[in-house]
Amino acid sequence: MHGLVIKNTGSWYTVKTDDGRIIDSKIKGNFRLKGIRSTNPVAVGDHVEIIPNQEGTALITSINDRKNYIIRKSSNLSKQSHIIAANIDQAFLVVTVNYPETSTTFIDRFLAGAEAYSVPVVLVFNKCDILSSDELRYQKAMRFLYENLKYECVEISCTPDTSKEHSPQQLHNLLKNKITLLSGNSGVGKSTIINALLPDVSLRTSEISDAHNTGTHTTTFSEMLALPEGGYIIDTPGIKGFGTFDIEREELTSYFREIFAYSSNCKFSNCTHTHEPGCAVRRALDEHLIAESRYTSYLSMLDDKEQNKYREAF
Ligand SMILES: Nc1nc2c(ncn2[C@@H]2O[C@H](COP(=O)(O)OP(=O)(O)OP(=O)(O)O)[C@@H](O)[C@H]2O)c(=O)[nH]1
Ligand SMILES: [Mg+2]
Ligand SMILES: [Zn+2]
Repeated sequence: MHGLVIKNTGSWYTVKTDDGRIIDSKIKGNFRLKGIRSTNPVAVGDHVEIIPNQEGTALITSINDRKNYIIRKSSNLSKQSHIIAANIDQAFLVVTVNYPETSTTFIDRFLAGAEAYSVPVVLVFNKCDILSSDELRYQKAMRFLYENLKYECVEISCTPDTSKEHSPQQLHNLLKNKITLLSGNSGVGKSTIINALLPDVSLRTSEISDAHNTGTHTTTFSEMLALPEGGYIIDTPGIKGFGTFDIEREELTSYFREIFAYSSNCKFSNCTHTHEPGCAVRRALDEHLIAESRYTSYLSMLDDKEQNKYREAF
């Protein structure tokens, strides 16, 4: 029997069968996927074959090939990675200028990772209602930066009295018939956005900590929810950062759109845009054609690469 994994809580997987039944399932034995050392061999969004048993549960016996998957390293020390979701059509990266603050490095690392998997990203700026005028100006500048790089941006707030302009309901259009991963730091409002979009759903949310201006990792497992307009939205645990993609050093340039565009004029084809003479990227940076923040993010990923963090993720 064929099904879709819609939730993963530790060793149990919730599988939705083609005829709409929901069956709690476990993995048969400990089958491992070749090439990925992951803490969860099966992930939300996976298509699997199951064999139901008499207790009303089932065994997952095999997993279909994945179109793509998004991973993150389980912890800094661990060499294992965790698959956040598989087979996604697009990702919404929820960003808050404050409460908590989302850094541009975090955004750029996410965008680079998504480029690597050819997953389109929409930047969803949330909590517009509580930003100061300075913060709103900063948000506008960020939006300008990313829209120039051809990333779609939406500004919303999930308060009951939100204006039409900032209504989260405008996301429905973008969600229709697609499988969308919702990602972003803990506390930015991912679960709150889903609750606003789906009145029948009430995911747990909690306030960000006053002391640290960060979320408390309220959502601990990914979960896939069906949308009335067709498609699914996936709530995920807040991520601290990526830095986990198996990106080759030479490839990194191509995951920063504007850096890639300028790099074709670099003197050396294997230019890392750090010290080489005749580097068109650094020239563009000097001329303010490339944003300082983007170049900083590029360097931070290059630095990870140098320390071999990427390989360790696998
Ligand atoms: N003022 C304001 N508060 C918001 C908004 N959206 C969410 N919040 C609040 O922000 C806090 C965190 O929201 P959550 O939905 O739990 O955040 P999350 O991204 O799911 O966090 P994790 O599950 O930990 O990753 C809650 O107290 C929400 O009520 C918003 O647009 N405006
Ligand atoms: Mg949550
Ligand atoms: Zn260069």
